[in-house]
Amino acid sequence: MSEIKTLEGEFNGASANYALLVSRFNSFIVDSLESGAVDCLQRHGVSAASITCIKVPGAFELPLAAQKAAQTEEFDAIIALGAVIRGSTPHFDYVCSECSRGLGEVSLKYDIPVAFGVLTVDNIEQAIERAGTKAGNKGADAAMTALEMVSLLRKF
Ligand code: INI
Repeated sequence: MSEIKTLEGEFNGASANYALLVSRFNSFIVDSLESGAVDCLQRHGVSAASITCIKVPGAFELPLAAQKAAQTEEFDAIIALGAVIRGSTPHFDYVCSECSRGLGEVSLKYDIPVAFGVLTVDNIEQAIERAGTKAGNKGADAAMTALEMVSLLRKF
């Protein structure tokens, strides 16, 4: 095993800039994801000056904001936060699929890590569980992913 070359990221975020995309829809949930992400970044050495928070109306708008952020070339990673909660119409499916597809596309097109911190849940209880209660904080998890991917990409 010791002869296998392994590339893996670390979690020291000090030398990188992060775009934190935050959707306003379901803000009572997304605010907790944002706090979790900021807390995680700062506890891993990222200064407030290295975090730019960009607000969008809803999860559907996250990909375009991610694309604009990537085009500036100012950021080493993008962290997209939102909460899509299923209703009684197919709207949920359209928002989720465009959001995830668009964010993935930006990541590959611009060669930049885009962490997917968007909850896609059936009800408010599931959202609360993932926004800082019994299932952790998915905003913090997305921030961890961004830290690791920035570090990993620098090793190629
Ligand atoms: N946007 C969300 O971020 N979460 C939702 O749960 C949601 N629902 O259920 O409607 C939602 N809709 C708005 C959408 O993201 C766009 O902002 C809107 O359609 C305008 O383009």
